[in-house]
Amino acid sequence: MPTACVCWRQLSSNGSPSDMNSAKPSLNAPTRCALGLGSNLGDPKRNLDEAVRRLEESNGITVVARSSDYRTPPWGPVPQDDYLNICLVVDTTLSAHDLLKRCLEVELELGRVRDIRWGPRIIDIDLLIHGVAKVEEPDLEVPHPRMAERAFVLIPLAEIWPDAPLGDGRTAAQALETCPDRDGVVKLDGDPAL
Ligand code: A4P
Ligand code: MG
Repeated sequence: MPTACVCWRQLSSNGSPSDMNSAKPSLNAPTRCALGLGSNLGDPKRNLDEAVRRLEESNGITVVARSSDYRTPPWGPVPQDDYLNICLVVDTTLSAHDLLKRCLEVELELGRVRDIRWGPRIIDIDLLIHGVAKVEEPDLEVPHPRMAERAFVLIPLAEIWPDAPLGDGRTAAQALETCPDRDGVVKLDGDPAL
């Protein structure tokens, strides 16, 4: 069964939901965000599905689109199994800090243990983009500082939100053109990744 991208609403590039752009913005207007999820321990497909379900059920979070599943070679210095990676586009009324807090809670709920940096994990949920917010703090950096050099992030992100603003003036689709390691990323519905 292919993991088709499900887009419930049209996506825009300016960090706010296109169907909510109006002449008179509401104080509670949601912010369009991107999340990157990865798993390479236990049953990765099940871990990702469960994380998405828990995010969907969270107050203040609406999942707008889910990418296909991608099998990706491990990035970084730690030898480990391949990952299953996806990206989500979500609309949220939560601040960037509160959205990350909920993501870290879901990681814990699924049994994530933090030991080795960049090591194997049941689930990793990274906050990639939170509207046009720029935060550089020890516990939160957004836009995610390493996403533009990672094919395992850019390929699923560009699938569901090609115009996603990376914060460096480029969109996800533009950054993907020069991103290394694209060849190792395999889309799991049988189509080529690119
Ligand atoms: N933190 C700061 N900013 C953010 C943000 N935007 N999103 C802080 C998420 N977390 C953020 O994270 C450590 C701390 O980063 C958090 O407590 C949070 O306050 P972590 O998940 O415990 O550590 P980590 O994931 O090992 O480190 P890091 O640098 O986040 O690693 P990455 O970048 O997540 O890389 N290969 C493939 N193919 N696919 C993968 O998904 N993932 C990693 C982890 C390595 N190799 C991979 C994959
Ligand atoms: Mg992480």
